[in-house]
Amino acid sequence: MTKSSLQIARESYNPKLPTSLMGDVKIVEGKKTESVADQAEIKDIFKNTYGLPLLTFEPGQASSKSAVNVGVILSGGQAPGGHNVISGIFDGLKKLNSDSKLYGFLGGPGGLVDNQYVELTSSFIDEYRNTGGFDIIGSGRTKLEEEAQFEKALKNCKALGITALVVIGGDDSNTNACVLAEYYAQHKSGVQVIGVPKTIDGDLKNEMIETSFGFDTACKVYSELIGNIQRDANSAKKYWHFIKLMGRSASHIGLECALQTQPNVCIISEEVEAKKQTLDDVVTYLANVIAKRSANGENFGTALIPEGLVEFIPAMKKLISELNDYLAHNEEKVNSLEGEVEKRALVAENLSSESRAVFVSLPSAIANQLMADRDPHGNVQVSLIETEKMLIDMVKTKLADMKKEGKFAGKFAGQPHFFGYEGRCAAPSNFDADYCYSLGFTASVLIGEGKTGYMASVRNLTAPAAEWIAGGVPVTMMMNMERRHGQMKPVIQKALVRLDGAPFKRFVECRDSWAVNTEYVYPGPIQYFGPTEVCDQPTKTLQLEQKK
Ligand code: FBP
Repeated sequence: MTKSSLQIARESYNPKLPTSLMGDVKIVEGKKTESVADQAEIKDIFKNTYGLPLLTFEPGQASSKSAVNVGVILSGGQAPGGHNVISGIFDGLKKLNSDSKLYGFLGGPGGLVDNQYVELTSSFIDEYRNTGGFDIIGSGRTKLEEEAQFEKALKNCKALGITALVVIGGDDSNTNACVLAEYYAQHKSGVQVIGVPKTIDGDLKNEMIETSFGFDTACKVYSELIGNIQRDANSAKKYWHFIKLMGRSASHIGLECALQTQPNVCIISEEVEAKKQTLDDVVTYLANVIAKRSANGENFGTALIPEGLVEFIPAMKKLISELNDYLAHNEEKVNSLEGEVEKRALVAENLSSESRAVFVSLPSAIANQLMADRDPHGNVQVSLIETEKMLIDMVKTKLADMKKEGKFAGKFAGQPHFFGYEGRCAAPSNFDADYCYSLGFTASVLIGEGKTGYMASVRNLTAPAAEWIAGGVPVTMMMNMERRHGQMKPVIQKALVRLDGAPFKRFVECRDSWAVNTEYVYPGPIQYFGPTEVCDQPTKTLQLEQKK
């Protein structure tokens, strides 16, 4: 494999660890925990893993540990730093006992069930240190939630002598990991399960998990690209760039990129929902900003659009939920029809009158995308919905009407972009390289201490890495009951953008000025070497959230 010069230089980067993980580690038990809501129901479901204490690590005395065999899986979408989590687990396990072994199950949770694995040796791991991607063992979106899968996985673990599994995933995967931990604890199967918080979307966070890994790098990559586009827009002065950003539910990525780049518009889905805005409200807001800038002679700009927007517009949300229900039972019937027109007509007939009106008003390409396949968790695949193109079309129509009314005299030419895959496998920033390595190391300490049902947690992240606080959080602590596919289920509460949070408040203070004036910031590419204020800054989101 030919390596780039940067790749070769990054191989020798030594990720920083919190002081508590550098030498021998003592584990300190904190207070017993409760779930964030629905305590009685969650306690009843997780009889063995509910109410466990918080754990933190401190420098301790050397103690000998027996060798362990551990399995690791990567679950869901790629996020920068996954390889460093795995190298952190590996180094942590070897530090516990050099005879310990790490197995990687291939292609996500499916590999665990189907017994597809590879032993991760030192030379194997060395090729992946500080690199982006999940290609070391691959990832997948198979849901691990049925007892038959748990039993197959157990059989595969037993055959390899595996006594602990690490699941690196988002909220759904960690919820399933906790169900697995409970099942193995209940059946005294002898397999511990530890989770690691991953997702570029940034929506797996709470008091004990300050950020999911990958968010930092992905936002920095998108912000570089947005900055470059803004410079182009400000040079050519002829295009409006509508940039859709990944994040299937929450708008954390859009908000962070807005704070980094100061675009003219950034739509925050959570605000759209809270204000019960319609699609027309969003289009009108965009058209008004465009008209105002045009009145100042500036027929160009940038607008950031969160990927999950359509699901937050109340009428669209209702439509999507009706589509989910109808398609869950009638997908074959719909797919048996030849043309898209016929399919749309059949689906429209079976919607409520309110949703039908919304459905038929959508551009046909968007309506088709809304009918497309769901992911294994039953979610609409929002990354396939071309919201940015839809908004350009709708804004164009709105501006034409405004022109007739004498409210707009300028020009509008839209350029659509979608940034998602560009950032998911980027080489991790120093922050993510250090954070991920520390998370992996933490997972190995939790395993060494015989813990199960915990998520690795590393906090105090705006301080230098040496002062980070490592430990474990019981996964049940993050859970509440939610309706999923018609049934109440225990799930990790998803963290959406808080409208009373410091990052959103800062954005609101600035956005009117950013809309009309051209105050673009150009962050440039991630820097790995150089002064710490250039190379080691955490996200603006974290800095604002932790500002004392
Ligand atoms: P995870 O929640 O699994 O981390 O994935 C996040 C994400 O990157 C979303 O932002 C995006 O909607 C989705 O994955 C796209 O996934 P896929 O490429 O599998 O459709």
